[in-house]
Amino acid sequence: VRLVVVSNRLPVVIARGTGGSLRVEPGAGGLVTALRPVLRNRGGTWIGWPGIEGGGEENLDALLDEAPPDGYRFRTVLLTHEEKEGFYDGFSNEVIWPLFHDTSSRCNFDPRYWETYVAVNRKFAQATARHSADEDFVWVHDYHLMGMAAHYRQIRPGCRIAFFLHIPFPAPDTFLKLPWRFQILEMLLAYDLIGFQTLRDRRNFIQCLRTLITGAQVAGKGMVVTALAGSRCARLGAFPIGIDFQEFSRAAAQADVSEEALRLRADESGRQILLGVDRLDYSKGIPQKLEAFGRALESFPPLRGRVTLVQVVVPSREGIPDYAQQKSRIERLVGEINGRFTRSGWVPIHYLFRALERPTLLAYYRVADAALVLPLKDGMNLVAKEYCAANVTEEGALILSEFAGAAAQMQGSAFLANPFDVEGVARTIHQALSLDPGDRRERMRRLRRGVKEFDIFWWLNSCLRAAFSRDLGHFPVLEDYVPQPEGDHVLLAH
Ligand code: ADQ
Repeated sequence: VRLVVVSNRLPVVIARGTGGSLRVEPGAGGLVTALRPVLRNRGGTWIGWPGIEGGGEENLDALLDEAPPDGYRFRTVLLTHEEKEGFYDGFSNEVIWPLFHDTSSRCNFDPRYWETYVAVNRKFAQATARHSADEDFVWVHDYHLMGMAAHYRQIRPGCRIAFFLHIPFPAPDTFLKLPWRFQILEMLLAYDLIGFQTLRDRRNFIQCLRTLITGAQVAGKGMVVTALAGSRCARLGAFPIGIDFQEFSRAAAQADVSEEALRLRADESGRQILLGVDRLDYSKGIPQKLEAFGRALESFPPLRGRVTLVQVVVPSREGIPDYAQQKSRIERLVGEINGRFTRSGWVPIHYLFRALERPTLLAYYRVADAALVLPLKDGMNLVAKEYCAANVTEEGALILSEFAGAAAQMQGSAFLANPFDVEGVARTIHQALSLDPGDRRERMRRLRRGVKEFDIFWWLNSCLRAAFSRDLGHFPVLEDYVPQPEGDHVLLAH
């Protein structure tokens, strides 16, 4: 039995160099780090788009086979320019992403996007059927591919196919705005299992089901329940995604990271450091966070000259107008706040617009006195968990949005804040920075215990058991396996 993982993007990117030659580059990130242990050395297949438009004239699968990853193989789904625009930029990122993050005013419900979305989901189903066998387990990831099982089942009626939604599922008031609301629900019900990040997301899905599908019923209690609608029966689970805690805390304790952390600390000697690390996205609440930091400097004058905010923004989806605007807004706010408060020897906001190498990211996590993780809405938010895992000295504080999926697990020990409440966040910043070190340590210890217990292996095993009654141990390790070094930690483009 093999596992076949399907996601919009492959964990590698094929790029065309000068002269038209092709090269394969790592495209690792959250999803990749999460899924690598399932596939590594188990002879499975990962199917996805390699990030290049067209490419039909070359044999990309053969190119990828030349440098096979860790004991599994890649198979590509090729998209034309029009397909990429309608399916990825259009339906996925201008309809589903804003709607599911509660910003329906940003949605562009263009009917042509929908047609392309359905057609590309069919294309993914056909490619998956070509590269898998009847008995394989197919595990599909994220909102780009909600419609894949419906097509796949037509080709393979007896298949076993599961889905995990990495982003939130909206409440009925929001979901009902979607012109294709019935179709999306019906498509999702073609999966054997639908995994959500939190119980709230699953509750929202069940409420939408009850509102829209006459006679829909939900049976059972606990981590996995069963939805019955017409002839379909799908299981629904809530599995908060985690990180590889051991790997993060081990890497954070290494000498190169410790040295870099010391250098960063020396640059800010005598000051406290606040850290924000976010992909460029309006759902991450970066402008609101900057405003709250400015408000904290205004309302609590002793913070001036005593605290620095390092805000890292990772470039993402810059071709979409909303994202370009978001970037300008962030840069204007950084300029305004720095213009107002900077004084000799102190610049309040250090703004980095780029992806960081993993040791640098870890050094920032280690040195920060508090992390500001304040998305307006987020499926989970791995930065919150990575910060805790990397905080090996246990001196840091986590300031976390109530609207991050991670809040459900971390609310007891993080400083929860409403990112829409500028004054409230400013007060929380002040409170977290002035807390007694013993209390901070106690909170961080509890946070780290939780991140360690519910780590990525817990998540993988919970999902695999619920979907296929298997855990990782059932996918046998290949005998001639030689482990490869861990790749660099780079953000996955959605
Ligand atoms: P994202 O929206 O991308 O993921 P997040 O969960 O925060 O958000 O993951 C971002 C990843 O990128 C983290 O692993 C982080 O380390 C990395 N990263 C961030 N900034 C970086 C930088 N400057 N340099 C290098 N790497 C950086 C989606 C959902 C989330 C959900 C995840 C996983 O939107 O809600 O938690 O999938 O399910």
